[in-house]
Amino acid sequence: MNNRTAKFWPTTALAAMLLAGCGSESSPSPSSGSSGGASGSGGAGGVSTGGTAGSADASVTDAGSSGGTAGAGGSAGKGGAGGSAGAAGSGAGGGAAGTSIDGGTGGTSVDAGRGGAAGSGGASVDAGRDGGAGASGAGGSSIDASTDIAPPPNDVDTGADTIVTFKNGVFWNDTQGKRIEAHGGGFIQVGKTWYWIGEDKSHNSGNFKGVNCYASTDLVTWEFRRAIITRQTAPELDAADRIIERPKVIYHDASQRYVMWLHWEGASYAEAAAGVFSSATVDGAYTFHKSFRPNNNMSRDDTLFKDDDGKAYFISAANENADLAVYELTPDYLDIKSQIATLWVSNWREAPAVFKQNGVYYLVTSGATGWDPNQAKYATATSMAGPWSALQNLGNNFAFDSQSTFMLPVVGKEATTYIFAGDRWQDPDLLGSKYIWLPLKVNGTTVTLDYYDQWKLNVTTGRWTPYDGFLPKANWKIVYVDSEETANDGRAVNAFDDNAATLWHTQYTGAKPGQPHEIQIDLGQAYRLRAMQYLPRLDKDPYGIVAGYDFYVSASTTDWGTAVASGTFASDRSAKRVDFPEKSGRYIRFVSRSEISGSALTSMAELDLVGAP
Ligand SMILES: [Ca+2]
Repeated sequence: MNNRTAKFWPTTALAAMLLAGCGSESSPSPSSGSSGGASGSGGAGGVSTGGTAGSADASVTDAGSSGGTAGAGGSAGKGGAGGSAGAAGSGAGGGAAGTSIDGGTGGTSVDAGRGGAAGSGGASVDAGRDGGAGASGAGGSSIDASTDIAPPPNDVDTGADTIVTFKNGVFWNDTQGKRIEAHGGGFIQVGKTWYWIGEDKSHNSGNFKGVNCYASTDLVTWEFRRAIITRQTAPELDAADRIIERPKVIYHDASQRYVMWLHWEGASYAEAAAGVFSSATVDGAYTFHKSFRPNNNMSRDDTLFKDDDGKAYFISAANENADLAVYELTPDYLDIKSQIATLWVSNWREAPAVFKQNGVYYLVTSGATGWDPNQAKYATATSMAGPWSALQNLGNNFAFDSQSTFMLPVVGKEATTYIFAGDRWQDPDLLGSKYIWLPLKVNGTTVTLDYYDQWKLNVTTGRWTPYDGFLPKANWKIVYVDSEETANDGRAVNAFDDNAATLWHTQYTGAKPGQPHEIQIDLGQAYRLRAMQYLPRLDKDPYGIVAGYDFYVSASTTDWGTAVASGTFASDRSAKRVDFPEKSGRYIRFVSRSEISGSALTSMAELDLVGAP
């Protein structure tokens, strides 16, 4: 189910996929199908207003105007992955949508081809949402270098505090301006340098291409070192259906070698093994030791954890992902010594990641719903062998559209911030996958995960703060809302409560009034406004995400004048910032003209404004 639209399938479809044994990233490769399904015609290209030209990216600029190759049908019992259309070309005139061929014979699910990634600057295309019909594509978002991760402050080397800003939901580039390709990644700090080691998905496929290594001293400026595992690393890796996921590295003190464990797969995720490598240097070259099933268990999503006492542990999803196994490693870290725990039998937890604070281990996992996000959970223990606490919810029911891969401790002079490092897979396709990093809040043994579209980390002190570039919202009040769902807390005030997990949602119990919808807000005082930002919902439901919008600023609630901004948002979950010519006013009015699926509903996780008194 290599398709973003899988996220929006009804529960019954997900259940069917689970019964079919479809675990995380365990969808069959598109080539495994015997016959293709119906051809989905690509939708018409939408036109978006282009942003500033993005940095050159081969995956975007190389794409011409033709659509991508259609995907073959999946194997029986599971829907095949949809073919991705080609990326839109840069400049005016985006690429045409590609046709896609979906759905294996008798598949329980049918994926669709998606349009190409947005082109830089020009018109862009996002097409073909459902197999068969191929809905008309909405305009793609422009890739704007200025919205990428913020560069570090210029005084990064002067000894002053290093303060960085993380921006979620956008592409992160390396120091050469290329997208960081390190998905399902792990991190290791060596001296003052962090290394980020993860999967290269630049070929837009789940199959193995390489494991990349990047280096940084501030966590936002990432230098590409090299592909530290490639098809040439070992003959066993050079198989067409090889799949390598979730590489994790720890340091072995006695041998002074870096040891990597990862998820080792073959065709249709049937191999379900662990792979072990080591290297004298963190950034390679790594030597292949072996692939095997630890304790004869199936082994998929994994993590490594090196403890204070030098012992190390490997945790991986076992038994078709239904159980999670914890192994202590041998003293050389190259094998398992013993299986010390089997956690949450038949609870389908995967994507494990561990951190430790004050003698307490925290194990974060996701559910097993393929590429779909779901409810992240965590548990605690004072020994890796357990007993482990019951699973507790972490974040909202979609992990804010992400899946855990690593819990990264940033130890500063004053405090330690643990970063929830997650993957936003398939946004909208595998090539478009993003990294979602959020600060974990640990209080006692309770962990909280809230969403921040942007947040700041003082790497020197180890303390983090929310992004402070938006206007404070404490004095905002509703002037008017045309519709709000009160039975399920879709109140309009949720649009500005600084909580991404709460929504303004138009009424859907009883009456379901149609578009357009609007919300009018009194800011409490006049501001010179120059930008607004719409944050779509980041939970499991897609309903009400705004497509067409108008935005007004006024000194009066009876004369709104003309809109300062109008347009159509890209159909994804990223925050939508819209800059407009400065206008003063105490009141703002946001109008939703349409929803991404054409429904009557409107939802809003958060509205933010940029301006000055
Ligand atoms: Ca909210």
